[in-house]
Amino acid sequence: MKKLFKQFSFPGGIPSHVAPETPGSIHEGGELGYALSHAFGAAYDNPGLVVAAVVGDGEAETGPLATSWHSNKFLNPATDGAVLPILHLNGYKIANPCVLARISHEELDQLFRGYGYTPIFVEGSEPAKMHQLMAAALDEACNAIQRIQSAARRNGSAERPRWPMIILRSPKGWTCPKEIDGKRAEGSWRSHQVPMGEMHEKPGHIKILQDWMKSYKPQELFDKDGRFKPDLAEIAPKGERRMSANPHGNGGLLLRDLCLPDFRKYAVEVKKPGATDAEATRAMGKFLRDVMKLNMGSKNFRLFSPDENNSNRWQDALEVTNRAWMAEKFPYDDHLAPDGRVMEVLSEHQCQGWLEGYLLTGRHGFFSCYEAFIHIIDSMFNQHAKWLKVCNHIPWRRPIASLNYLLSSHVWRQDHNGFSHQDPGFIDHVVNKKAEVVRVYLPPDANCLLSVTDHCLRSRNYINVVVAGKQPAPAWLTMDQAIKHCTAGVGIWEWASNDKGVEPDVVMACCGDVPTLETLAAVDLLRRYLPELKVRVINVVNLMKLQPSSEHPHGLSNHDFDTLFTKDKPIVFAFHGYPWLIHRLTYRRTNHKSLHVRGYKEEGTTTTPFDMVVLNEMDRFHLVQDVIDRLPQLGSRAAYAKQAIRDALIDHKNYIAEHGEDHPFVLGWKWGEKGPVARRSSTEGDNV
Ligand SMILES: Cc1ncc(C[n+]2csc(CCOP(=O)(O)OP(=O)(O)O)c2C)c(N)n1
Repeated sequence: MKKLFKQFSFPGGIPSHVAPETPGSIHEGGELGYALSHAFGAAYDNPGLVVAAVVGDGEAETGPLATSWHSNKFLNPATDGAVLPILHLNGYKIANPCVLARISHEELDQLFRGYGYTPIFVEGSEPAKMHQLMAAALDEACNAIQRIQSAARRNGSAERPRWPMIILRSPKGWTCPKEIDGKRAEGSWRSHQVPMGEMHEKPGHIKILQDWMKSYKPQELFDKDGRFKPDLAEIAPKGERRMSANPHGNGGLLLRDLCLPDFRKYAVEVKKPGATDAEATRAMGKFLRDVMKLNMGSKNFRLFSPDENNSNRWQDALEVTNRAWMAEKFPYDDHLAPDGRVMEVLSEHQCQGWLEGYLLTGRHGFFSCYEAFIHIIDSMFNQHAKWLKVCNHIPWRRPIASLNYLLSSHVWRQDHNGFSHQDPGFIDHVVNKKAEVVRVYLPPDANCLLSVTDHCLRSRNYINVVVAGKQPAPAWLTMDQAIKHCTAGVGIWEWASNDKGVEPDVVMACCGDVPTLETLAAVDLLRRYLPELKVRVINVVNLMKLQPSSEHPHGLSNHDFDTLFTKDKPIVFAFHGYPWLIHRLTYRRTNHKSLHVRGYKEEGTTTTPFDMVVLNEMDRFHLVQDVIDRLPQLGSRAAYAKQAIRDALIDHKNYIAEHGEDHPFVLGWKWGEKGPVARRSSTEGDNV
């Protein structure tokens, strides 16, 4: 017993919160707010599971928790399990009373009825009585759950049921000393976590602790050798019925591989680089539709999105399933059904929490989100990354499916939205986490996105962040080239380079779909104005390739990095996100001194796509200017190019001010064509 107690919250022992080390847990108890969304995530597609979720009255004040009561509008009693929320009103948080504990019984009751629950109240402070009341409440709740489920399973689900919940009101620090040093302890915030300290200075406290511990009558629970009494141990459930051994609490045990169609089937035909335009995420949506279809029988795959499924171009998934919906429906609603597998609710927290609960109990999913607003769940991402990091070192925790994000509607293509919708900083946040759990992919085109998606769905125990555009954009690589490029993660685009067999004068690197387009257009201009210049084009799909191999398992060795990026030639790098991220990842590389990065520098507004890159000086003209500025040997040969660039930027500004769209020389630019061609620039109205 001494050993057991000493390890609790002790250096080298076990954490004080429920943590990955705790058998049976899927829910880290540290950062409050996610109890219910994790519980619902666990219950979806688990018809035999009842998930009891205890919600503190403090936790109930958090934003994510407050909105998660509505998860019951997405739970199908016929095919999902049940969640039994137990709202614990112990009245206090760390230092303050809790709101829900200080409103009238009537208000409280009405609030939860309004959320669609039937509250069962258990209130008091007399332990023996409370045990009986709680047992009766649990029986009542379980019976109600059974009634709801059998009715729905008999008739197929139709109406949204009114699920039971328990509201438990008991004193905070229940059964701890009533008073310590003359101050109220039980039934007050002072009992939060550690109700007293100063054990060295105040010997009286040792006595209080002793009396407190003895009040639990250990002599009735343990024999004289300190062993738990067998007749009491007998009461505990057996085998997998034990909370610690529930396989749902170690989801990897239940994980089945997804049945994946061959992603090559969805390839965009590319006769020559950039000749075809494609909406990358729409191609991904077709692939995901068939992933959904192939795994319909296993019921282990769902898509999650804060109302952006179609906006991010995954609408084809709705050909084979619907959006989950148990609330009221109108005849003119679109694809809503109780058994839908597309989870859409306008709360990034819910999407993330549901998906985490779903993954942690051994299933698969993909979360699509606008890039700027994924920051809403920064902190949830942190917790999940920490969870995975710790699990990697716990042998009995079996690998689970990766948490996959598609970030679209990204910073560079906002059309009518503008500055509020521009922020590529989630990747900066993600790379703070342990290299062993995070992966960041910026596929330059549709075929690369397909290859990356297939990889993400097969991977385990990672967080994969994929950033890709949804607007028509050039497809550069054939599927075969895309597979090779994505497998390598970074490489020279030979067809765009002209330095074969010689040293390049400059390396033009790019990462992200729009930076790739601008880089290639810049290379095209360089060929026109300075044809003798030897240019090497490098594209980066896997951002972590840039880090040294000592820092990230995907990192290039210094030797390989030097071979690609040279030891001393200027590198002009166009990056999707904030430029300093590239510096941060490469600061130890030999040629870092020659690295010049263009990226998003917080300039943006409601404007044309090309103007966005101009405002941030990542456009083709600025890239050409950067090359010229870094190659003094060009001397006066560059004068005409510089002037042409200056004039083009003026033409651009004048044209968009008059026409409200990009100049035909930008819109119609195509790799390998002499002049502009007609092309479609946006599918912004395409939200159906
Ligand atoms: C998101 C978040 N904010 C703040 C905290 C700090 N914190 C830890 S416990 C707590 C009070 C929790 O109160 P309640 O949920 O009622 O739990 P209980 O009374 O059962 O301890 C707070 C504010 C936290 N853990 N998570």
